[in-house]
Amino acid sequence: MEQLFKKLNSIIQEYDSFIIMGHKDPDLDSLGSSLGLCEIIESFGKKPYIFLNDKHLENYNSNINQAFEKMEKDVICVNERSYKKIEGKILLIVTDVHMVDRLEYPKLVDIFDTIVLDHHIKSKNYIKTAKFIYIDTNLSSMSELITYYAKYVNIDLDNVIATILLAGIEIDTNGFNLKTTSKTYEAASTLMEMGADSILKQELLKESKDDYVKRASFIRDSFMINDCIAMCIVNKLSNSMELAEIAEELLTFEDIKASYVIGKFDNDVIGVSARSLGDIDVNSVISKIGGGGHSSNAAAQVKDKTIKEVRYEIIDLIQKKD
Ligand SMILES: [Mn+2]
Repeated sequence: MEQLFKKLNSIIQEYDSFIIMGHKDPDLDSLGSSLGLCEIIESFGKKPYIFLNDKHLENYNSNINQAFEKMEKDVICVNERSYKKIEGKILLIVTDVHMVDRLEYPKLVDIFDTIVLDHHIKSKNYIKTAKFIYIDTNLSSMSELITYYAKYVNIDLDNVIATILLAGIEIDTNGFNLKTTSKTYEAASTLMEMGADSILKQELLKESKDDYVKRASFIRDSFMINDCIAMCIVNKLSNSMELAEIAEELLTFEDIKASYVIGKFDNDVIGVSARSLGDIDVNSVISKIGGGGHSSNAAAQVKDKTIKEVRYEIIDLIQKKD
């Protein structure tokens, strides 16, 4: 990682101002890593801005709004209009995402020099104009990476920002389960030392009872395809993260070693998220329906098919493998 941080340091030196942008429907990992980057950039005496599309601010989940409320540190956010007022040589830093269509405001990649830092499986639709792309799929979260970067540049993060980063790690690892390495715990420990507050973290990670009950109802109606693979159908998706969340949660139940969750997006595209604890290769099935990923984490978006068709196609593929 030292190599990466050296490189980032030298890139930062070349610019005066920085716009940091995460993904659409930002979560605490996207926000936490953005805020951590802000503090790192400030330590160079440079000016960071976070891009947040305030048109959608009211739609952001309550955790994001709460995180902002709790923050005492001044962080300057820019939107589709105000970014134009930023002065100096500007670099766009994209964090926790690398797909153009998942960006909060894709237009900026055509305007500014761009670098990308991410931990999601690389998709074909990556930001091709970026001058530097770093994707490490072994990382638990961007929060983990940015915590190490803060340590590398030897700064003490603000307490609330450290707390948001810790919550970001917890979200992305589903409570220190998925993709968790000794490094992940080390990052968590560093954040606690920097003053992360475990009570505030719990507050930030709270979800509404309605969301929980809704997800639980999908999980209740999930079913086993064989003795260790579960499937779940989500008829109405409320956000793009929902499929992955349910797929990950299914893995916490007895007998379930892999999961496939199928749902329909607004634009009639069928989304599939598949997860496995490690022994079962879900990507071998997902790649056959046009998706991609890793053996334990894969996803697909299928056009011109119904949920039912995709469901039986997946079941067929799994049974053929057995
Ligand atoms: Mn993430």
